[in-house]
Amino acid sequence: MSLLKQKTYQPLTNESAVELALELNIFPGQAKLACKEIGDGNLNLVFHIVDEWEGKGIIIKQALPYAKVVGESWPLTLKRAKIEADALKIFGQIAPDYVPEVYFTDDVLAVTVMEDLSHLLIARTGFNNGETYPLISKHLGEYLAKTLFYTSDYGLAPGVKKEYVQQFINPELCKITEDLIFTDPFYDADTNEFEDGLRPIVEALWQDNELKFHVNVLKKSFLTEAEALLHGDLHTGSVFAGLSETKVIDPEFAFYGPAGFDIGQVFGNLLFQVIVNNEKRNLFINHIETVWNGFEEQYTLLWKTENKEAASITSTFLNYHLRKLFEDSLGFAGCELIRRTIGLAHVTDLDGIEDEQSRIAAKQKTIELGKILIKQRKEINNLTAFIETIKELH
Ligand code: SR1
Ligand code: MG
Repeated sequence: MSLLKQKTYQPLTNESAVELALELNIFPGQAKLACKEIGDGNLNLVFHIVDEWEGKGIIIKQALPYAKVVGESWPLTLKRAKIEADALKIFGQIAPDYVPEVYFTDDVLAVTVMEDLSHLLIARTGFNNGETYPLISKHLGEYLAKTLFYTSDYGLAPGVKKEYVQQFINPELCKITEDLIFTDPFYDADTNEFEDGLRPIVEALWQDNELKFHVNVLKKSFLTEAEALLHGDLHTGSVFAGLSETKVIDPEFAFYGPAGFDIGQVFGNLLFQVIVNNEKRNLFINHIETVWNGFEEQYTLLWKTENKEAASITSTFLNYHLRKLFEDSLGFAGCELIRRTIGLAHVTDLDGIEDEQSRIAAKQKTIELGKILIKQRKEINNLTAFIETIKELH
């Protein structure tokens, strides 16, 4: 029986993913399809299906009813597939150059069928292999400016914005972020994972009341400030990159939140490379500068030319708004640095360092920078001061 007519969820296999592709008539009748499950993320199945005659392919992404990284003991809503597909469609309209095309979605099977991006590489993997992707920061700056402006109260009619806020209520995925980024790393939670060599620093961090106060402030912003439709998980594993192309994937954590959260995750994940990649450190510092400069330039242009809130178009208010966005971004970047070092979900940039002493030294630096960015974000309130802070890190 047709997968789409069954009206019940079932996890796909390589065979049933091919059946689905055939049922959708995406490939010509004579296609010779090969399928491989390539998902290496924490949550979902990802099937890459290629027509071996034509060399053309598609991706079928399917949500599992639990978090793959932990197993069936951590159930997770399938609704995230709809959130992701809806977000891809909205972001795709706003920034088509930087978002994969969606061909088909099904809420029951929790699948999204989309453009094959296999000519590109996940940016984190590329960075770990020594790539630097010269255009990635320009592209991400523009992507951030467009998505964060056009989904905000300044870029949307008031009624539409409120409908979007409702549509993207995403409690289970937000709770993961609330726990894994803003809560668990700051006390002795079972989910945390770190080397014994880091224990003294981590225990000191758990006692640091000033740090915990600032994390609470940032968490409050995450919980309450519905500024823009966020990607919600914009790390370098959610970006496909090549020499001339950048595509942002995987917005299943999308919801209305503080705009600085997406920018902060981009900063944080570029900072891992600044810390671990001595040879190319300056290139990654330049990437961080380019993300912010590109974001600021494009966002300012949109603010002045497309703004729906006429009364907000003053340089005083724009400056206030950009400064707050920048400070928030630094704070959220700091939280990302800390959670990827001692929390549940790590990054290969750091964990891939084979020599234990060097790995621990890199993680110490990461935690140190994270603390500085969280506590001193109001003092480090411009790009020059941010870059100086990064460069001062030993
Ligand atoms: C249980 S999910 C762990 C992490 O993976 C996702 O990509 C998010 O970053 C989440 O925090
Ligand atoms: Mg993901």
